[in-house]
Amino acid sequence: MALLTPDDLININKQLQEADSAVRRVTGLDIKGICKALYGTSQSSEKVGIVPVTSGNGIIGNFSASLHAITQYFGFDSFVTDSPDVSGYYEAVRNGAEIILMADDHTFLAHNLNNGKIANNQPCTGMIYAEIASRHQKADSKDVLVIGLGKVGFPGAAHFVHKGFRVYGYDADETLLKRTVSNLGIIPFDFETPKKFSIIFEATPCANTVPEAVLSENCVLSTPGIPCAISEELQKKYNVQLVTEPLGIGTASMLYSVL
Ligand code: NAD
Ligand code: 2YH
Repeated sequence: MALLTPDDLININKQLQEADSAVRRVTGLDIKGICKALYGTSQSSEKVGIVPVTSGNGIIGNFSASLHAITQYFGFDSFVTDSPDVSGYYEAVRNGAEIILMADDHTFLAHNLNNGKIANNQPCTGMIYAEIASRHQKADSKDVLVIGLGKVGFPGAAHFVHKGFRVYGYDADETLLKRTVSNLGIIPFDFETPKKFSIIFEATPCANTVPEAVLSENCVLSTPGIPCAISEELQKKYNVQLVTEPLGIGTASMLYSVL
């Protein structure tokens, strides 16, 4: 399980603003607009309690503070509890939190205490990055390449299938690839066969997973994967429209999914 590091989260507000601009350029909507379209929900200043969690690898520097900045950016009324863990959960509820955000090493959840809805970061992240890519205004076909079919990539691929795209998929794990091809009816992608895409979605923990051969001019690369899937050199050469950000887009998706 890849954990975020404090360095990934430096200047989260700036990272979020840049991602919002990229999403607007690609889709014509901002991140909020994408969330509303995806879930059919709107926020009305719900109070969000952010609870730091010490289990496993413990507190990640900048994590709770970044969630605070992200929730404020999207117009929620949020606070971070003084205490962590169970005491923090108690503190959050006693202080009027309507939605709880908390994460251990395996699960990052949003739980709406008013309506009982609960969301997990990984599928919510996969779905919103796929939704953004699917709205690429200059796409030249309904073909999409998905690289990485794990806990984020699989729901992303499923979302494209659900929206009627022709999905080419690849994962370094052959067993997982075969299973996903059979479960979702996607086409296994062979990097030896030349094919260019205007929509690419990537969700792996590895760098440089998107080779030059699949890039078309002005293509969209929507990728929650950390580190970045493409080199700066290739990004410039093909004017790749890159949508990437370490925490905020996925968190927005979680919050809107529980409203
Ligand atoms: P996962 O381990 O469930 O899935 C990753 C998949 O990538 C695996 O199936 C693995 O076989 C595959 N893979 C690894 N190297 C590959 C390569 N070179 N080529 C093709 N496939 C390869 O992980 P996950 O939970 O799906 O997370 C994926 C990435 O997304 C991680 O980097 C994680 O930190 C990141 N993430 C980002 C956000 C965000 O908000 N930006 C949110 C959640 C996860
Ligand atoms: O980063 C993570 C895990 N990868 C789960 C999220 C799924 N993408 N967890 C964050 C842990 C935060 C820590 N417990 C804290 O500071 O509260």
